[in-house]
Amino acid sequence: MTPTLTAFERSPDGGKGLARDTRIRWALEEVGQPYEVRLVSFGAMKEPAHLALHPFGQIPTYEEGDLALFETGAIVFHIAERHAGLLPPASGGDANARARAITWMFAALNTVEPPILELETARLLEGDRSWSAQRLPLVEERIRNRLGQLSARLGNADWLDGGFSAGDLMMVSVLLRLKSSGILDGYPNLAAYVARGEARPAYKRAFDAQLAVFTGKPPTA
Ligand SMILES: N[C@@H](CCC(=O)N[C@@H](CS)C(=O)NCC(=O)O)C(=O)O
Repeated sequence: MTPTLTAFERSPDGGKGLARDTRIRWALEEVGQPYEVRLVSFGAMKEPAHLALHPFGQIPTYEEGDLALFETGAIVFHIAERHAGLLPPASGGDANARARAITWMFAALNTVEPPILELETARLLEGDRSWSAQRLPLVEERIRNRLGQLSARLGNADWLDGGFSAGDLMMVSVLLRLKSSGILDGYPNLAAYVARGEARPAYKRAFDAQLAVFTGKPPTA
């Protein structure tokens, strides 16, 4: 059954791939699962039909038969469970490696993404407040602390734990949000890690597909 995602009709990032449907597109591209996309406006996201799929009125959602999911972590995990390629196999493989890859998914979403989102809030929503200039360096410092720790763990490895996994997919997706800030440049191994993720053919297909929504031009094969 072909799954259907929801994505912004008009992404605020202008197609830079930061809207979270890109993570889901990437996961589906990695496992070779075709998908459909239903575009939603900001207004429609807060209407009952969409709220029935996503209680917080956000994108992305994921529908597959009678299953409807929200939250990118849950959706990528679902895809990784149903298809080979994003997690080490549960049986006949290294169960511990699978558990560690899942741990990295949680680490990306629960430990690394929050301070990065805080920076976006501080810049975009609080930039005009009188205390903004004092707050920004504190928020950036919290990000640098996390990146320092992550950089130390990654070291010279290509991926966080052996081969590429859903944990890397999620971590790269989260770190990508920092690209325009320049903060990532202070951590060359993390910048290279993100570049490795972006260089994956599946990521490129996902990126091109979300960009095509913005440009109106179909992605080139
Ligand atoms: N924790 C959620 C976050 C979802 C989220 O923040 N989606 C954004 C787009 S990337 C959104 O819909 N923003 C519009 C809004 O919150 O009204 C996830 O990972 O799926």
